[in-house]
Amino acid sequence: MIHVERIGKALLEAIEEHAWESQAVLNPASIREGDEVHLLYRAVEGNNYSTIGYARFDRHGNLLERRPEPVIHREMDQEKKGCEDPRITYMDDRYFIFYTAYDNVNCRVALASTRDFISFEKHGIVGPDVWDKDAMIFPEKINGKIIFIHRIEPNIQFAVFEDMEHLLDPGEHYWPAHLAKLDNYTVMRPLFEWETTKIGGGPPPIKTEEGWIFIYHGVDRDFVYRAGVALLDLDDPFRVVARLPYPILEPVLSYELIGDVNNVVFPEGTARFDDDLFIYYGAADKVIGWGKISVSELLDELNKYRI
Ligand code: BMA
Repeated sequence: MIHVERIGKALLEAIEEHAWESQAVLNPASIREGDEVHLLYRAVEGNNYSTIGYARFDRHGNLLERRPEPVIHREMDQEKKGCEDPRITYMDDRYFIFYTAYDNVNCRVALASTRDFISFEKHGIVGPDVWDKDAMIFPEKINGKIIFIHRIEPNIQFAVFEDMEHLLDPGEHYWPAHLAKLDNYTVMRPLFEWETTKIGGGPPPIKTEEGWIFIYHGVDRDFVYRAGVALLDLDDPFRVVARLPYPILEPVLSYELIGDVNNVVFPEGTARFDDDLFIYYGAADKVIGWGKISVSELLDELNKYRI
């Protein structure tokens, strides 16, 4: 069995003096640039109102910068309760940030982007007009197409686009047709006891010679959130080629067990340095934890569970 190894204590905690992040910081997107790691995290100000904040670390987890104000604010009607749970991918000289827009009734997928993590542009709501979250894209085009990952409960679905323009403006028939044939676009369903209630994508998939490593979260009957991993075919990521039957990360430490929502680990970002894959995750909806796993050992383990 292989597991994510925690590195020291929690990486980031709420700051009482910053009203917008005084209640909790959680569920971080991350991406490596050179020797550094950018983090975009969900910040809660109380009453579950969220915005997205920014911090930057080196690979050892030393904090290099933390912005005193959110970088993605609640602006649209659909996000009047919160901008939540971001994921980052880099494509065509831009960082694309998919996040959950929450209006206190519905969850929709929204998109923002930045070139420098200083100025951010919003692109509005993307994705189907139904309760949907845990969205992101693969970090590169596959056979010339963009693959969009999303989660209509309880499964994980993919959708295919020609380019970013197509994703932003797919035409009025695209999503109704997708929803009508949702089974055809469903890539993973809950399989094991620890993910019975639902699953959802975690960080954007990581490319390796053997396939895409896809870390996801699974929710059990008692609403314990754990993280599992699957391997997707390099050229046809709709094909799951391996899937571990057990989680690689589960709530164990006190700050993973007890927080604003107990028993939650919720990974949304990684940063790869050689064979070390660092994983950043929300812990008990309260703080941000991190850990690492060896890519080669993970692939060896996945190879034991080929489908
Ligand atoms: C999910 C999301 C996450 C959260 C998790 C546990 O539905 O809302 O933001 O971490 O629940 O509360």
